[in-house]
Amino acid sequence: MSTPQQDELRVAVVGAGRMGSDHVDRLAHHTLRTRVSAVVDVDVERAGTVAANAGGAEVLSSVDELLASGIADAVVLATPGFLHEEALLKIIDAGLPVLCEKPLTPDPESALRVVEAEVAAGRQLIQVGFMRRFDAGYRRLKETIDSGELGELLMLHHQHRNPEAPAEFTDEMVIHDSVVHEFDAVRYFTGEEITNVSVRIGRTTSRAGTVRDPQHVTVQTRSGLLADVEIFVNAQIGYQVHTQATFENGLVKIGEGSEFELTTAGRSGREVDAGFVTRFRDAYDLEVQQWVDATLRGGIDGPSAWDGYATAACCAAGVAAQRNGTIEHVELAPKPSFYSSHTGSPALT
Ligand code: ISE
Repeated sequence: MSTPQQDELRVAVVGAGRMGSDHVDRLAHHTLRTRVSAVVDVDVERAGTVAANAGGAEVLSSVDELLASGIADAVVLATPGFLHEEALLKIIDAGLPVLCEKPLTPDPESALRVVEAEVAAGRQLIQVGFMRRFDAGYRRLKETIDSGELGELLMLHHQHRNPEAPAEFTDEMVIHDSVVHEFDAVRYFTGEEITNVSVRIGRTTSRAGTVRDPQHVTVQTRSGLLADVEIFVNAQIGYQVHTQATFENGLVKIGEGSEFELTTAGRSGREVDAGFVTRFRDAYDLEVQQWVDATLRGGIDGPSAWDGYATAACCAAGVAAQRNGTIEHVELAPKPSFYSSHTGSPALT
């Protein structure tokens, strides 16, 4: 950062798509101690439209141009995942902190290269955008698990439903783009690495196009805990992310509530969110505010590049399991002590 003691963070948002424009709005209008200094996108027209929502933001067309300009203290990287490695290596080289939308990168090899570059840089510059860790229900469940008040956590059941997937969605993206959140969630809840992944596909919806949908994913953590995921990306019903946690002495459900319950014409029910931007709005807001504040203090406050790498390794195992119908082991490189000795996310076993 240019001035370590500064009290306002100049943030450049790279990628002016759905997530990038949402983050520009959040940074410009709902986050303290920051302003959007640039919006960067190869499509400068799109960048211009998004920047108009953040008065005074420059419009740039590449990360190179951004880094040469010196107008940002930190970056939010919201381009598609396959573009992350190249951008992250340049941003690390420039010494700028970055909030990188998930996935860190789409495969464990490139994710490890990013981890190694960060370790070589000597300080944690990367926070990965696993926003569910900032959701109030997720945090409450995590506290319940850690407190031991319901005894040992025995199993986790996740349902992850999207209204409709884009036409270009593939089986692989079901894992990389969607189930990557549950890989991180299981690691977050249990404090353990995932050691194996299997995927079973049974009846599928006729609406799915080229994706086999829904799919059933099972993972196991180092101590043996099983967690399963129904991932259904063309569920039609709206956006749902639910978790049930089974303990020795109880059961916790999160994600099923809503502040709005409607009764009319002989029916009563809760609203279903339209998409992740509304379902996780509060979580995104908290994630970004905590990141801004931690960055001003010179650190991160959330999932690290190691979390990005470990989940990329789970995704690779998940895609292999999907193809081969086998239980695939998750192979991780040795964890650099760097990630245990720095603050951010807790050390996982
Ligand atoms: C999307 O990219 C997300 O990150 C959403 O949280 C997830 O629900 C969706 O399946 C993904 O495509």
